[in-house]
Amino acid sequence: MLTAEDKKLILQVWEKIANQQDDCGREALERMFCVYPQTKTYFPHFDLNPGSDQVRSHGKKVVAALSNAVKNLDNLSQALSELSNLHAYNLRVDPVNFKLLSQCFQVVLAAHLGKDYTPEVHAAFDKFLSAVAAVLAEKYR
Ligand code: HEG
Repeated sequence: MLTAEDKKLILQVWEKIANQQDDCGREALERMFCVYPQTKTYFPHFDLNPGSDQVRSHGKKVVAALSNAVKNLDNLSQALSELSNLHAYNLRVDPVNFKLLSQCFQVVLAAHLGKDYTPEVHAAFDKFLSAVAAVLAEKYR
């Protein structure tokens, strides 16, 4: 459950990295494919080398979905409903992988924010990404 304070911090952070969001998306994917190579099995049709056009463009899509989530913090299930269907029924991504991407995203965020990545920001973003992951996984039952 995101508190009012969590929501404020999430909005602030998202604004702060406004012009680095696409880089964050790409870097989070590159990190996930490097640290958790098993995640590459979902992308056999992609060139997964760091900096590839496909990784870059997929990073933008993931970040756009997160932007939509940030705008709908009180309404995540509805806002991400189609994406949830896609991951559960079409892509069949094992939900364990959402945690892996979330963790990579947080490391990237920490690297970009430096001292602004406070314990409070960390906690708020962790809750936010967990909530997004829960929505993406909720159609699996
Ligand atoms: Mg997913 C497609 C978002 C985790 C594998 N993912 C997509 C798309 C978005 C998205 C926006 C494009 C949808 C479209 O084209 O309509 N993904 C998204 C988020 C998160 C996530 C927000 C978690 C925070 N995805 C995720 C994980 C995996 C995965 C962990 C696998 C390890 N996504 C995946 C694949 C595709 C998408 C294989 C299709 C890629 C393609 O063929 O273009």
